[in-house]
Amino acid sequence: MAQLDPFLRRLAQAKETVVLSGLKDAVILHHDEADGLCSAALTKIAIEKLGIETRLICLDKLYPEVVRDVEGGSRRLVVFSDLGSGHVQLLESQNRSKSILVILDHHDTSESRDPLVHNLNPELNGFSGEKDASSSTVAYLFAKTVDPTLVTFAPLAIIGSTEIPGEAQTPRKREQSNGPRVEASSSTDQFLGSLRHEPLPY
Ligand SMILES: [Mn+2]
Repeated sequence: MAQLDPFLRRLAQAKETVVLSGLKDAVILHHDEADGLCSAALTKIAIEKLGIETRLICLDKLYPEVVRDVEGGSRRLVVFSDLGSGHVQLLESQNRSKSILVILDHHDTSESRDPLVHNLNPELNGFSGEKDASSSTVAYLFAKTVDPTLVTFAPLAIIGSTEIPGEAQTPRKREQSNGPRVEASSSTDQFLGSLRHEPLPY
């Protein structure tokens, strides 16, 4: 069953880990299509709110050579947006710098037992990455976890989440059909929810 609260707790734990690490720079590797670009923008805004400098690397797919280079450099925060989900073991095995790895993605994945890896994928909490959430949805929720005022960037999540096909449905409809009951926190959130096929409740 899909559970939003445990997923939001995972986002909060990842934020805490990043803050406590004291790391001051981050690399964000992201996919090159709309969802990847929008999730990268949301991720960059969120990470910079934590006082961490960011560098963006845009990729059409996650090349092992890039993973080796980025994770073999200095210790830092490395975020994978809209990619990385299918390569959790590779990301774990190449992390010679003991960097903190955060994956904000919605593709098929597996759990990581590595405490340095935060695999923030809603599929691990029972949601569908094909219907319920795009990477920009995940990055938006992460940004909102970092700082609730970042809801003003919801339009980025709206653009990115249009990658998910299907008829739009409102959060209220979702609630009526036995979804978890969560009040929408702002009109922007409601708008975001209304554009996705089976939106995450907010
Ligand atoms: Mn995507």
